[in-house]
Amino acid sequence: MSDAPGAWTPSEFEARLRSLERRYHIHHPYHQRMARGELTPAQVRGWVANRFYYQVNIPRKDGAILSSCPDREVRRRWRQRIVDHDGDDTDPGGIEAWTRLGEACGIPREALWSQESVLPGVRFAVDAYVNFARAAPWQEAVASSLTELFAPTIHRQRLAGWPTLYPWIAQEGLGYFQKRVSQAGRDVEHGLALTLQLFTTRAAQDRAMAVLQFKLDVLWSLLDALWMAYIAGMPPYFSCPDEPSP
Ligand code: AHQ
Repeated sequence: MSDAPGAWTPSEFEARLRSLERRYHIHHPYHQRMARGELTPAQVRGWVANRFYYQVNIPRKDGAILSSCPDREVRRRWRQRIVDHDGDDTDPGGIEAWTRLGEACGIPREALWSQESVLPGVRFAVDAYVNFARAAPWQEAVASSLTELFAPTIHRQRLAGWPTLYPWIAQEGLGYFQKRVSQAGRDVEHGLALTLQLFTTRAAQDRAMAVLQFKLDVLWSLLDALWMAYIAGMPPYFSCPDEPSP
């Protein structure tokens, strides 16, 4: 008789995955201040410019999954994620929509694309996610996307709040969030079905939980870097002696 605990049923497994919502970055104080309308324009712009680095890396993450996945049926659906972000002949895509968010917040698209504002901690968090997708089994990279189980709520929160909380942001800039409400719902339906189907032993299910926790860490750490720089007034190297003039 094996001492190993038995596998969770699919519904129990899904409930446990969903229970990690309690650690989702909607609960980070940066997002809490955003939701209360307490961010200054500079703090909003810092968030937009740094999250742009996350957005432009999502297609690279998904490309890594496609390159590792041998299952044509999975790839046929997963590739839509790249189109959603990079766009195609019919839709400029989410990255373009994010540049419009930047312009609506007063960030010229050239400044956004220069990535000059991307903080080291944000870069490390995002690169950790992309490199995880490149190195991990594709099934685990699929499971890591499941933070989007919780994403429609945060997108709806922004759509509902920003027009009154941040009236200085032109509302056409919010189109990205509108697109993601439906896209995230569709994506996560596929990602969740795959995860429930592919992680069938208790050890594998425990691993999927750890992978989702890793992705929660990515999102939380990204905001920690923003907090230090834009809320605490402690950007990288702020306490170092003056840098030698170039
Ligand atoms: O805009 C977001 C997005 O395109 C994605 C892709 C997905 C993934 O594959 O990991 N996750 C994700 C997320 C997006 N927006 C975040 C937000 O707070 O606006 C949420 C984030 C996620 O929950 O993973």
